[in-house]
Amino acid sequence: MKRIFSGVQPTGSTHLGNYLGALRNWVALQHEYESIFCIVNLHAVTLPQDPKVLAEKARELARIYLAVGIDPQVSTIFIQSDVPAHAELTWLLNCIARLSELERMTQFKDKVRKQRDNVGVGLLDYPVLMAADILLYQTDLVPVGEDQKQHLELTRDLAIRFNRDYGETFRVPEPYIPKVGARIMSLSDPTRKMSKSDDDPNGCVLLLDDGDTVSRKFKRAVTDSGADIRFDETRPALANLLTIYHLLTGKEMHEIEDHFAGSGYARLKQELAEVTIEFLKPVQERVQSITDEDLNQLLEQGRNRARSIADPTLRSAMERMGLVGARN
Ligand code: ATP
Ligand code: LTN
Repeated sequence: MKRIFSGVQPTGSTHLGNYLGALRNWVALQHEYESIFCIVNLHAVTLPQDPKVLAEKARELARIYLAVGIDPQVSTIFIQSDVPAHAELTWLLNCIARLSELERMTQFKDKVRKQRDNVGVGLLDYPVLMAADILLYQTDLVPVGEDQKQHLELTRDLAIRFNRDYGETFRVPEPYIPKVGARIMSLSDPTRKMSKSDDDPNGCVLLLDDGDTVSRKFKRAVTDSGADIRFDETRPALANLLTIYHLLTGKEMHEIEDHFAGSGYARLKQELAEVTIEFLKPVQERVQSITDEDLNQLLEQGRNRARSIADPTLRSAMERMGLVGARN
């Protein structure tokens, strides 16, 4: 069985963009692939985090994975810092990664622009840690949103380079980026992606938002000129709302356009809020219903399963590099 691996950072709160761009596809793919889903807290600390909040967020994210439909009977869920091989393989890959290729990453450049001074080395190294995550599990496919495409290309380059220099060690993974939903845009600015780290909280619908908040956020969503409800790339705010509606209801775009024929933005926003609230309600109920005990057990099993795959891969990479056997 082929394998998928993916992760989300336990920072801020999980939003509709994370769900529609990534989590939703994990759920859909988990029965076709052996699936490993990580809570990437080592990535989270590339920016300052409150330690107590970070630990809570990691648990909350595990609950969200389960609540959106990740089935622990078929998928592995674990916390990145529970498996030391991630940090160890990062070091080995650091020694073949080039400074110039890391400096070229657009997400790094964006984050530097926001931080200016105090740019930590971890931010630069972030994509190498991500490559280690993926390569440790001999991953075939990585389901992510559009913003991770460049990181996936770097992962492939590092795998190919390592295999060439030291001998065949890592499977070279493919990205899985959905045709629709790979880039859900902010409700307050359709030129930027919906993001946890957005300064304006109104642009981002969280999976744990209550009904009133969801309605308010959609009501305030910016719109384009033109009154009719029609999917049109040149009207990005409307296209974004229609994409969310399409993905949450499963209705085809022409059906949606027929449904809203003669109506305006107000009705679309109201129905979109209703559809979203209906989708979120059972998710939120499931988040609440998972006990601490069950969660502990699940994360413990996940850690053991992850280690059983990651450790042998790390070992063979170390052997290839001449880091094993010096004592014999
Ligand atoms: P930040 O904005 O702070 O970088 P984030 O919202 O991008 O955080 P991540 O944990 O970095 O959250 O992303 C988790 C997954 O969600 C990734 O696969 C990413 O590609 C996907 N994703 C994030 N934002 C969107 C979006 N707006 N539309 C579609 N997919 C997204
Ligand atoms: N960088 C990713 C999160 C991430 C990831 C991974 C995704 C870390 N390691 C491995 C897929 C596979 C992001 O979404 N910001």
